[in-house]
Amino acid sequence: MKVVVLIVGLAIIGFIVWWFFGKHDVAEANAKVTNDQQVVDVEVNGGYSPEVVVLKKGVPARLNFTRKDSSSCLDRVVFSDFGINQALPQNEKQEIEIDTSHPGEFQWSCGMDMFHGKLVIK
Ligand SMILES: [Cu+2]
Repeated sequence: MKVVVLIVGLAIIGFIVWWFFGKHDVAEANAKVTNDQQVVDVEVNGGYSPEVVVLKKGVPARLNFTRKDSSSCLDRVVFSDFGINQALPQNEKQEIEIDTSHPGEFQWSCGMDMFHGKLVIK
């Protein structure tokens, strides 16, 4: 019996360690560059997919946000570092131009700062 308790205990500890320190699969997309332009489609549905978008520095970039979610929570997307606060009408593709001249990591969020995504420019 003690052995079972020990094994269960270890399994729980293992799970906790994995939960906090493990590498979770975050949907990440690398932009594909075509004709000196990079485009990434982002679906908005209970969050952002992909959640992390990797862009090439110095190449004009466009993010196509399409909100499938009917909740008003996600009806705006905010890139505070870029001064962008864009409405996302449901089921309509919204193009957002991103200035990629500065490398770094930039968060974007919904209008209430509840859902987040990340731009990586490098
Ligand atoms: Cu929100």
